[in-house]
Amino acid sequence: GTTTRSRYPDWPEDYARSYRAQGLWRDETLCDVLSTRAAAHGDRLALVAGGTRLTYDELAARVDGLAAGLHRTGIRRGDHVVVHLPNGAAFVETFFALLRLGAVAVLALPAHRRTEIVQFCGHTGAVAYIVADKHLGFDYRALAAEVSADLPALRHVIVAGEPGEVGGSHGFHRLGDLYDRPGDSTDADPLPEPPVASDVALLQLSGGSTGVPKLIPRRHEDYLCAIRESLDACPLDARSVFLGALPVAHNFPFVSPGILGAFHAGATVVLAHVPSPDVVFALIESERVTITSAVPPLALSWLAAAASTRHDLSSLEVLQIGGAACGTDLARRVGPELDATLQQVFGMAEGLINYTRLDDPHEVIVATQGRPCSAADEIRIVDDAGDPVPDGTPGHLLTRGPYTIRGYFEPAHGDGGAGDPSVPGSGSPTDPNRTAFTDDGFYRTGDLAVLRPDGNLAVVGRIKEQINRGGEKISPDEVEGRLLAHPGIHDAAVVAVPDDALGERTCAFVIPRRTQAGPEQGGPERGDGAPPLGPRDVTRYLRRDGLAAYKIPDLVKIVDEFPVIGIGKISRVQLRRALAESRCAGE
Ligand code: J2J
Repeated sequence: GTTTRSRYPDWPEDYARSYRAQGLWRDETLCDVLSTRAAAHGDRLALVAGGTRLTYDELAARVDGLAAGLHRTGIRRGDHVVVHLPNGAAFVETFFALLRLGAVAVLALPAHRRTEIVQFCGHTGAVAYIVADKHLGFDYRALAAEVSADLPALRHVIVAGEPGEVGGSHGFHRLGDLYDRPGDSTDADPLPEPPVASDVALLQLSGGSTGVPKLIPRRHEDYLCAIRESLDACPLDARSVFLGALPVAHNFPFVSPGILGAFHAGATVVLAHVPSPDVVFALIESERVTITSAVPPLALSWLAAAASTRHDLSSLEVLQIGGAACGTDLARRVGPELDATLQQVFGMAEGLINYTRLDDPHEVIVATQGRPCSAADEIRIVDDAGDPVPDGTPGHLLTRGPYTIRGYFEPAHGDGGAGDPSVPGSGSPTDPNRTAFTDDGFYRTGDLAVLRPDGNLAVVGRIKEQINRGGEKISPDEVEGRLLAHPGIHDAAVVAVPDDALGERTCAFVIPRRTQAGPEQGGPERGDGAPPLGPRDVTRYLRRDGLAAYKIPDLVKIVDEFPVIGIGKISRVQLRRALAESRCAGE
């Protein structure tokens, strides 16, 4: 058997010692962020979300109450809990309450659906799944009912809001019932000791380039290092008001410096339940928001709406843009059109975060993705052979540092780990814990970048098999895998095509199955009356299959063969490149 500890790859002891000696890692946990702030200025406004307004004291008290209730429910230190909540007070309170118990939150995004949730729960052996009731027309209780039937380890479903009829009949808990008041808990069942700095605090999600999602263990000490170093590079202090508009479970609005940075600074966090310009602009005006963050397509939509808005946006000092390439055109528009300073953010859930600094020359802010937030971040740009290239030459970006992981979470055997080569810890030659890291511990980002002589990085491309759809990351392997599971599909290839608004969107080439079909698998050639497979059938199938909406191909092309098949036996990677260049380009 695997021990719990070994499932979370750690830094070598000499690095850990050095990071501690330099003060980069401290004897401090994410729980201390709230309690320290509450003790220092408990009556300051901490959180505004929907109708909720909480001071630091009130937020800390609600977190304590929820921790007690979750503990009474049976959630224990080291348990994995999948948290699937949209922006709102419940997300913040649940995250901190789980931290207090030493339980490990797995942070799903609101757009995730059955496929992703089953993977997260399955790989981690999650004991609880915490969901919203409904959000943007989607009923998470129905999803919870569906997945819990297939997941024997999952003991509890907890609903933020109304469990409803479905939830009631499944014995779902109501999150609102789990907030104990002081004195409710009995001495018979005391809360565990709080976590320590070297404990794993949460699992972030990797953007994904394989068929299976990779989970990223983040410890209190390394996440806090990212937060402190980010705060040094960003204009966030106790007077700031940070607006979380993107889903805040994502690493960018979470710790770059994000809502956790804002709490650390003693600032106010405002959460938008959706990022639409009307909602966001109304909050900027009413809460006097000073800083917020967006992916490029969202920033574009805000700029378009700002021209004619009746809202007063004058409090906004900084707009952070990151997650995908911010074109120079967009970059140039932020200053004049929003009267705010642009900060480009180039980060990854695995660790390294780069920022342009507010006092950088205009050219740096507009044309680069900035530089690492920590002096202890190590950057290497190498050629295909792994040898360093001269500054100013594009190459593969490798990084190592005090908050960049040394390995992905390793599922226990039986959780899908053994024998699956794309699962970390499987030990096979395609195990990401071998391929995504160099022997000396550098993380291979999969990004192509230039390191300029002034120390700033410019992202110029990518070698990883990943599609970046306006900041949302898609693994072609994963979508192809789902397509190939369709009985009427013979082969499929998913590629990125350029898009003005999103940067990239997805196109799936699909070859229907024509031979060896059973009576239920129709095709025109077989003359059995079943309609041929159309693009709509393909997207409808994927949606029903429970794939996150952003992974559903924007474009489906039904083809007889891949148009590049003539060039002989090629790899899937070569096939995708050739397809991206041939048929889809320009459409
Ligand atoms: C080009 N590509 C970028 C940028 C990320 C802060 C900000 C973003 C993320 C994030 C994050 C980019 N220009 N400005 O976690 O803390 C692409 C790169 C990178 C990948 C990481 C944070 N900013 N990217 O986007 O884990 O390809 O994190 O390797 O989702 O997004 O994706 P993700």
